[in-house]
Amino acid sequence: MENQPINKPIIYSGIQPTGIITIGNYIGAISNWLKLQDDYNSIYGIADLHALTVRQNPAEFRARAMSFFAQYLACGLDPAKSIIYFQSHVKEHTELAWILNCYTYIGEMTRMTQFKDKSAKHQDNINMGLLDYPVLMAADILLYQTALVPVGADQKQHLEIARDIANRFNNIYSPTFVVPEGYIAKQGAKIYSLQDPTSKMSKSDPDANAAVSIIEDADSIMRKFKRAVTDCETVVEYREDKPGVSNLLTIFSEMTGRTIEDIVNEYHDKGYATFKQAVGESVVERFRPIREEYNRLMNDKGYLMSVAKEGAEKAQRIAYKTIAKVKRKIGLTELK
Ligand code: ATP
Ligand code: LTN
Repeated sequence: MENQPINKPIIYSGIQPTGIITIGNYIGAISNWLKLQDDYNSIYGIADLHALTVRQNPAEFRARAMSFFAQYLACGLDPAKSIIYFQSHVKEHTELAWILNCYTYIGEMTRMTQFKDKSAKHQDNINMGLLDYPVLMAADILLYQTALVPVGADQKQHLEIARDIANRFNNIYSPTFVVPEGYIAKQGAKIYSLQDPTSKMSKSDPDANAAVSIIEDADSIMRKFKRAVTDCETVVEYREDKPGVSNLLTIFSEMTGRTIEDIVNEYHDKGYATFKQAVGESVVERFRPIREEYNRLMNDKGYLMSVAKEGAEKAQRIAYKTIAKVKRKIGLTELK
């Protein structure tokens, strides 16, 4: 980060390269990253080591990680402003994770909602990585002395654990880690499935109609919004007992920058078909430039690799300092 002013606080966040980058990931995480990248020294990782907690096909995994990296850039993350890299290219993540494991209790990990959900979903593969997932995430964050972590609402529990581990370590030794704060937006921190508006939109949902990707073609986006599950009324209103319509209103508002109130005023009595058409179009328009830039970037793998390499080198220079400090504090012998 040598070109960046050192007095700006640090932001860290990441997405694991599984499934597709959805409009939920975009609204809940990436759109906030874009807003914050001018005011912070930002570091954005492709959390490929986290993705290993679920079995991956090697060739597909490799391709998907590169595709996600291109999508980060296509969304507007700028390598001149932010560090953008693959987690697995900086070995300090796993090194710190091991050390932090020794300051984390098993009970804390078995309590995690995501662990419980994922173990239920992948009963044939409840591996140690799945249990340890939050510690690796804590290592990601603490390694860079991160002040702020912009994520969706579902990551709140993992953030709390990262803070607990940091405080615990700082209390046993002396202040070593910055204790990070979460940045969870008031609106859009939880986008719901288009097929089941009471459950979170997930990037690995097997039902292709439940989510749209940020690089999906226009026809497919329109089709999914037209089919989105709503209710049997006809009025467009933001209400707890209308989760489908409320979710579409949130999406529309996030895509256009208009307030929900303003949208309700326009569409209240226009009927669901007209409303859904308008929501779909707002998504198509917002994502069109991203898809075009993505297609361009995917034809220039050399460039993508050069950005990844530079990102990893910059990240490692910061990570190395934290690891050296941690090792010194806990009394590991330094090789001089
Ligand atoms: P999976 O379903 O495969 O576990 P996911 O959809 O939860 O994945 P993650 O990689 O876990 O995606 O999340 C990446 C980022 O996107 C996180 O900051 C997460 O909080 C945010 N996010 C994920 N889903 C949503 C959603 N439906 N609404 C808002 N933010 C979301
Ligand atoms: N676990 C996160 C992805 C992630 C992350 C991080 C987010 C991995 N490392 C560090 C913020 C900070 C998820 O969204 N599933």
